[in-house]
Amino acid sequence: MLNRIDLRSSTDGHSSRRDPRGLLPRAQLDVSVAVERIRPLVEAVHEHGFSAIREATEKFDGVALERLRVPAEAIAAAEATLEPEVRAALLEVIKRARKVHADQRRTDVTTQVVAGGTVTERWVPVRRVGLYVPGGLAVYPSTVVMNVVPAQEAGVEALVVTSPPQASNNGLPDSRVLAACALLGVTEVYAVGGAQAIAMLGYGSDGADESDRCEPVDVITGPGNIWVTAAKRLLQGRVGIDAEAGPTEIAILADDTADPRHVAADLISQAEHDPLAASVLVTPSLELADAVEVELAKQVDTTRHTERVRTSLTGEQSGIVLVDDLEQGLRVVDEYAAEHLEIQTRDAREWAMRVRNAGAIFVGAFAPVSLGDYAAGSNHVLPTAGCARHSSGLSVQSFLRGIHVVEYTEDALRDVAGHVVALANAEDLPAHGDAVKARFA
Ligand code: HSO
Ligand code: ZN
Repeated sequence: MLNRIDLRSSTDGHSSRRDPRGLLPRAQLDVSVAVERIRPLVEAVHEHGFSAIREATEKFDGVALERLRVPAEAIAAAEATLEPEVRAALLEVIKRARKVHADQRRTDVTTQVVAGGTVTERWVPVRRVGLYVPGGLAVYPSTVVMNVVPAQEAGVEALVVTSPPQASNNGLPDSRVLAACALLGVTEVYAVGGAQAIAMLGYGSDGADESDRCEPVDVITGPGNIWVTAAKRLLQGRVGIDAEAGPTEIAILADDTADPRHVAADLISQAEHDPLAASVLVTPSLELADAVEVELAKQVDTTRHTERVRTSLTGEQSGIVLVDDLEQGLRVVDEYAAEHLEIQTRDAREWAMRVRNAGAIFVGAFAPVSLGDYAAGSNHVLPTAGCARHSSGLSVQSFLRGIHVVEYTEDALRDVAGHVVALANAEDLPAHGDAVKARFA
């Protein structure tokens, strides 16, 4: 069912050191084209606020929006009608996520540079954050948790959630999304989705009346479709954004000790998100590759979202990569830089610790990606499309800025004055040196 990419040296006589770049499956999504398409909409929201948001919501969500903001009673009602087992699950995953993210808080550090001269790095949370929770093929109360918890643990003062209105829920966002907001203590929630939601967060907007306005935010986080991603890219600079999140990806590095039933189930679990999701198995074991194919054929027929999963698994973005050994496998997964990487091998932890590029790594037989999607305590908002080469997943750090506070005494400044003047002259910026000299004239 999956494409096969054979990088073994025996098959083409090349050394296994061959660079896998360019041979690996990956869909090319062109966000820059989408940026141009949504620019007029973003500009309309900037200029006209509520009326432009209403028009876009009517067009894209089929909902006639009366107010931007979800009334407090609707949030309370969503919590009251939440199924008890979903409530218990959400409370447990909130607790686990808090535990991990609380440990990510930073303490201010003062460095004594010289006698009388210090630099303190103050970690200061951004003031107001907008969290986007997608609707679409699935609804994601778990994503509310993954965005809100790190922001709260960072000390963000004002947290706003926005999520597309559902015609099936009286024009409100999904009720489980609203319930998750209630459990997390988030009260400012907007029934706006798509690029118009990102524009509303970035520029702020008037609403149906004075109590319905949305003030602009400093940072926007959360996954979304290509239009949401394009709008975030357009607003970047005006606001901070997290790493761009494209369709989800799972890569599995496995040897002959892996259970093909688990490998197949895990590949299917992420394929379930999106016909564009990517599932990639990297293995030196031809037996495992064949056994996984047999398992996939069985499991795909019985899984709930058969068509979506089949499209994703047979797409050009998915595949089985055959390698000579795990050393070559490691180079391949590093090159791929998956959003999620599972290691199902002998000595899995040792291999995991040698990986350089991945959004998150799941070690051994009992840490499937779906554990991390919900309940490991780790974050599931992770870099896709190779962005794991330079970016991390969402964390407390995403909501903090480090501000240097510089304190020097007169003596400490006098001691270094000559060096400042020398460099200022070398850069032909003598007024810089003069500002120091003026203190000692
Ligand atoms: N795998 C998704 C997160 C998610 N899965 C939410 C289920 N719900 C991206 O990491
Ligand atoms: Zn998932």
